[in-house]
Amino acid sequence: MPEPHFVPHHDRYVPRESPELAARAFCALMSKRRTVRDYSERDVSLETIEWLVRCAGGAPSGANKQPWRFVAVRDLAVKRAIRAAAEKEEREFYAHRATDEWLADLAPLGTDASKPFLEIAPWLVVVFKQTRGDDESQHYYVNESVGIAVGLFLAAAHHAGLATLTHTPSPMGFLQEVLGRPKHEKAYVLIPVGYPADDCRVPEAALRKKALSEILTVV
Ligand code: IYR
Repeated sequence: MPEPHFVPHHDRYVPRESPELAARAFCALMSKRRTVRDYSERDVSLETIEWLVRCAGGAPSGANKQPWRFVAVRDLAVKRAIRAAAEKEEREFYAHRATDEWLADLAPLGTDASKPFLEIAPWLVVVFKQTRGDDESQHYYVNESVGIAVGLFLAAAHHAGLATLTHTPSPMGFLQEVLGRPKHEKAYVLIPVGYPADDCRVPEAALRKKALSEILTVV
């Protein structure tokens, strides 16, 4: 059994203002984030994507196993292959797989099987969860860990002035094939990253968030 080894936690972040003001300012920043489906072709540098992934990769994870792999796609031929496969699944979803209740829930968002953003956004970042390590070692709390990493990624992208969408064509098995990922990596979410199109519009329904009293209970 390896012995734990501790080091002082000296490199601590201390906001300049009070926790109340700092939290309020961050809330104001994040509440401006919108899920975007209309992207501009304007490019985003690889360096930017690398910083977003570094940020996501700093997320806490079960036993610090970091059970994720980010595949950043900018190659147009690969984006086209992903779009074709995703739209095939989505056509099936909208025509047959989705329940009536599900379709009714999606109606206010105005989504359909057409996914041009998969070709237009300069980057598609496909997040895979690793059910096991590359060396077959165990991973823990994989969904929770990857979910946290994705949250940091979305926040970092927003902070950098970039738009994102958490796209989950289902099933996503085709991403493993198209991107040549090993069996123990399962697609978790596909995140287009870029700038909103000049004429980008977002569904009004998505702006309505629950009131604090509906999401917070203090005991
Ligand atoms: N994957 C489909 C359907 C979809 C499902 C949910 I839940 C959403 O919040 C949005 C869309 C699509 O991307 O259109």
